[in-house]
Amino acid sequence: MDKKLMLTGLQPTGTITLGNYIGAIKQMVENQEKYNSIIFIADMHAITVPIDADTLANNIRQLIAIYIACGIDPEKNLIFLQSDNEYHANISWMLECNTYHGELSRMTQFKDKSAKNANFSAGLFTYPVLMAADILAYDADLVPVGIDQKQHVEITRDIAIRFNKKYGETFVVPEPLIREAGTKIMDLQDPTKKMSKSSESQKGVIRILDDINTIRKKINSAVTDSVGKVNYDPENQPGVTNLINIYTSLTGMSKEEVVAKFENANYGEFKKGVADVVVAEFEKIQARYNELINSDELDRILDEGRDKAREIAKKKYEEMKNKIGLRR
Ligand code: ATP
Ligand code: LTN
Repeated sequence: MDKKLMLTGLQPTGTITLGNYIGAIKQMVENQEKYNSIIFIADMHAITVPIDADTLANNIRQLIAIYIACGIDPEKNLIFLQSDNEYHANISWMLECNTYHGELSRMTQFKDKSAKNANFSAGLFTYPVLMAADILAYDADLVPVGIDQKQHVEITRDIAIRFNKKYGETFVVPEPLIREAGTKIMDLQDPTKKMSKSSESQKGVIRILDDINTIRKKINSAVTDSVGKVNYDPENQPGVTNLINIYTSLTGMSKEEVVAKFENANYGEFKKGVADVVVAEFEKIQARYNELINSDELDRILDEGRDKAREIAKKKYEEMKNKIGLRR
């Protein structure tokens, strides 16, 4: 049987964190062996909230270099920038006209983000439809996302099913690929809060491009507890549990093995152990990143990706136009 097509993207809203690396990028690298894979940078989604132009442009180039430095292989994946492919926005418009205002109003992310700023953009509201366009344009079977994005894949399914019914079979109805629980990495200073790339916390968020000493310092000053023993106990020892999760995610060891390994260690020694595995992983990535960031290779990858992505999306766009009656 043919391999399934997987499609996913990250928004360039800030420098990738250890949380994004463990929760998203490592999966992309593993999945590229199992599936045909499309990985893009959702830069048009990043402008649904205010973002400085130069910061955005920097984040975009940085993210593409990080993808490649982390091992996402341009030979095995179609890699491109969303805004390089004008068909996404065009397809999105046709889908918007087949999406109800009511269903978009029920999106949790929209409710949360619009509550934070009374002057939110219309783009923040239609965000899930652009995401549907990203997915449906390529007939993706599987969409790996964090649990927070599951609702957006569900609305994508609803939109696809509705369109297929109204205009005839046009889209593959995608499935979300939700990672198992336990891989959510928390802020090192506040282990009840997710580690986020747009977070203002400096000490609690490890960024993939932080220098090695900074990474060690951040881990060394991670909040723990007064128990004094390395236990996996999310309820009573959330800080220590978070560090165990980091360790297991990067080494492939089980949590029992990690607890056993540090059975007689104090928190200082345990933290050093955690820092060692993070540093070992990030040192390699940073070396590759530094070679790439100013190279032409990035532009070559993006140009090639853009051409292939446009060709696929254009076909879908023409088919939709024709079915809807946007023809002479
Ligand atoms: P933002 O701050 O802009 O919301 P974020 O860092 O929270 O960004 P998202 O862009 O929402 O990240 O998500 C990108 C991907 O990274 C998703 O697949 C998400 O599940 C994953 N991810 C984000 N934060 C974490 C985390 N702390 N632990 C594990 N996975 C995460
Ligand atoms: N909304 C997603 C990013 C995203 C995406 C997509 C993911 C935009 N379009 C299509 C998968 C498929 C996020 O915030 N992580």
